[in-house]
Amino acid sequence: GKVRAPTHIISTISDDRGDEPCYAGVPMSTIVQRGFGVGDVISLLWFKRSLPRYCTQFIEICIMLCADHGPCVSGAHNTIVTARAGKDLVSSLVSGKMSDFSNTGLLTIGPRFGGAIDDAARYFKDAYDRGLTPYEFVESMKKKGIRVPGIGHSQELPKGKVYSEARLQRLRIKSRDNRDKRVELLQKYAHTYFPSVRYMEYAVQVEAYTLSKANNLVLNVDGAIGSLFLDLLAGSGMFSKQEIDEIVEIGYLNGLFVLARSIGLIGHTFDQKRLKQPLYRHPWEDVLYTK
Ligand code: Q5B
Repeated sequence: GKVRAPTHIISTISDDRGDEPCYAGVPMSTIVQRGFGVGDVISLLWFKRSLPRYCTQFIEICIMLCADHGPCVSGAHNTIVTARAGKDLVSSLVSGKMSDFSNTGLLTIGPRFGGAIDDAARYFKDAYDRGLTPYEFVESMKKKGIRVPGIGHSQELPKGKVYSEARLQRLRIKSRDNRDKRVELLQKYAHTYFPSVRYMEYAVQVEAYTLSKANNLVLNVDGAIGSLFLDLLAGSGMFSKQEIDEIVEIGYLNGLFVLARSIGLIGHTFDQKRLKQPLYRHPWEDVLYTK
């Protein structure tokens, strides 16, 4: 019989050998003719299947809501500084590790900034599936010295300054009294279109408990996406339990933030170049020089 020479690469998501490229078996012409969007393309290339419209729209909403969050967040700040140092688009978008203390652009995304979606999904799923109460879950995390991924929002307070409680309230970016609008929008969408939101409801119960500890320990955008994606995976009927476990274990979901925030970081790079901004230098008065 015929013997197939061993290949060096196995690929299952796309094929460019025919007349037109295919994503998970779907030809480009079909993608265009059927008016597919970015959510459909992500479904095909990441999940290797066509997901229902409410799921692909949810993916698109995640991308739109995470595309940017202003110039002051870690990633955008670093992209702006890099662009002002005269670096090109790709360098400003990703750049390299500059020192132990400073990353730039996309490389800033990590457990504290934007890259907590996978861990939020992992921990919320594990806790919910094991039937832990929010109290048991949060306190067990505390014992392990792990901050609950998907909970909390940076206060961005310069170190070394003393603030009144009233000023602190205003400086806190997101809090009990100033919820993240993106989280509310995602929750509203899911309540309307998802067959079940049990993981998200669990995350909200966790938030109620963490808020009893501190005012800024709100469910953040990473936690909302992480818990709602669990609901999408479990409720859509499109994934087996084994597939869901694999998606959560491999960690697909930070990809949503990385993809989304690239849009904003590219925008910040163009903005700085359009504005012909000079080399950035941090002001002395914003540094506490101490021994
Ligand atoms: N504490 C986000 O911390 C932040 C706690 C907690 C239990 C928690 C922190 C955190 C988990 C990771 C996460 C995604 C670092 C955030 C995002 C995208 C973004 C960003 C933007 C965008 C903020 C003060 C005290 C300490 C802590 C306790 C804090 N978080 N306890 N579980 N989760 N969260 N990241 O305010 O007793 O003094 O030791 O790591 O979900 O990145 O907009 O900026 O779109 O760009 O700086 O939205 O919450 O406070 O770290 O000094 O902690 O609160 O143990 O207690 P902070 P810290 P104690 S969304």
